[in-house]
Amino acid sequence: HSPASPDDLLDVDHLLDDEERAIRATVRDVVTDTVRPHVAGWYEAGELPARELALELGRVGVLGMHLEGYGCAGTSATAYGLACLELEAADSGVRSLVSVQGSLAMHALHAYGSEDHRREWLPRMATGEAIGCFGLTEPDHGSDPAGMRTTARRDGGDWVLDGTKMWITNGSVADVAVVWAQTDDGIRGFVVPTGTSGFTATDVRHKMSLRASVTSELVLEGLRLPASAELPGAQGLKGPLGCLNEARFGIVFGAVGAARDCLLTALDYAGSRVQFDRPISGFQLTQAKLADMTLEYGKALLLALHLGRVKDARGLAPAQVSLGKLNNVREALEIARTTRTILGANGITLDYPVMRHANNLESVLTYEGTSEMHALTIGQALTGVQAFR
Ligand code: TGC
Ligand code: FAD
Repeated sequence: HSPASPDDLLDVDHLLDDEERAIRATVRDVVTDTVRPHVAGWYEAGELPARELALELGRVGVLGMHLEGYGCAGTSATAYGLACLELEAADSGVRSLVSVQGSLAMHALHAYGSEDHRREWLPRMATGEAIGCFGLTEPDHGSDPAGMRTTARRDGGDWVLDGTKMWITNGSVADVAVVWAQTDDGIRGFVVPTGTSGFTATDVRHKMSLRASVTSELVLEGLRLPASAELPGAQGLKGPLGCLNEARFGIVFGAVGAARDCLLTALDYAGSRVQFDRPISGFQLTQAKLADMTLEYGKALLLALHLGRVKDARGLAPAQVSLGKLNNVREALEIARTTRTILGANGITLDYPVMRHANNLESVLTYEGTSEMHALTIGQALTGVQAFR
């Protein structure tokens, strides 16, 4: 009896078309060459060579790949999801870099920016020459961004921004920040070149998760921008929330990648680790773990692919994205933790990717809307009653 292909027992591959398989292979190759050999070291050092990596990822067309025009490839949402899956199979931090660049910063410029904003930034962001970040969260406003304290006030023809944004991925390496602020007319988005006087970014240190990712605090002090810096197409909180839908969709696939990497590690390890004179893969308790992990992995992959197909056909409602993010991150984290038990003590080291994925997924569970926020979004869709506030 020959073992079945462990990461595709359900034969999901047959549901992909040739272009999707080709994109997946390209991203898998670039990650194999430029990320996998180094990522444990980056993680241990708590650093990411974001600029070099952005150029590599730009070269293969991953940055903003699902956007149309301005140097972007205009792929399907499903193809973008498959790219996120391959990136996160290497490390959630690399998928974060791409999510923030393509789904948050570039998407905001593409969907809400003026023609000048798009022309100025998108082509350079698609190649990775320019890096973007997205500042919504503040020290006192995470799940509830409506209460943000950052302000943008009119001063003659200019805007003046004051406030602090916290936990901002790519913050200190960004060339441009999309910053959300309170104005007299409600929340608005601003395009902030990070060289502007009054902008500072300081990295968050001592993280135990997403260590191969740049996370920063942004301080805006009397930061003066021309009137044209405002994103003309975004009014109110639905502006940033519209971007979050895009990035959350990428995470629905990405989490499956982290789960796959754990599952394959578990199988490989269990097949070679001998205790009581036999490989631990031969013990029923280990097989039960492997079977459950494979089941949850397969269900998560099918859910991601289904949501990708629905998004490409007619778009997704926020509660549908929430279903995907809630399930897939939760199950990926469970798979990472179970894999850790299979690896025993070896599971706690950086010699294997498992603890790194598990720790990363703690952030993934929290950012882009905590699991509680997604449960409440689903609850609201089911009952018509919002239970947030
Ligand atoms: P609420 O009154 O429900 O809504 C305000 C307006 O927004 C509309 N809306 C949405 N629009 C688009 N997409 C969605 N998902 C939307 N959800 C709501 C809504 O229709 C309304 O429109 P209008 O026309 O009436 O003005 O707002 P609320 O204040 O009650 O909050 C709702 C809630 C809790 C769901 C929202 O605040 C939320 O999602 N909170 C979580 C915050 C969050 O996810 N932050 C993420 C920050 S970015 C990040 O984490 C990047 S990490 C990336 C990486 O490194 O990979
Ligand atoms: P809080 O909102 O304080 O929540 C704390 C706990 O309370 C959570 O369990 C939450 O679910 C629960 N809770 C809150 N309200 C309710 C309620 N009504 N009902 C039930 N439970 C509730 N943000 C950006 O803007 N841009 C970025 O690039 C970015 N990158 C990030 C990168 C990393 C590594 C991390 C960790 C975070 C990042 N974030 C970013 C911030 C992220 O979006 C927030 O951390 C997240 O939205 C949660 O906010 P909070 O941490 O303030 O938690």
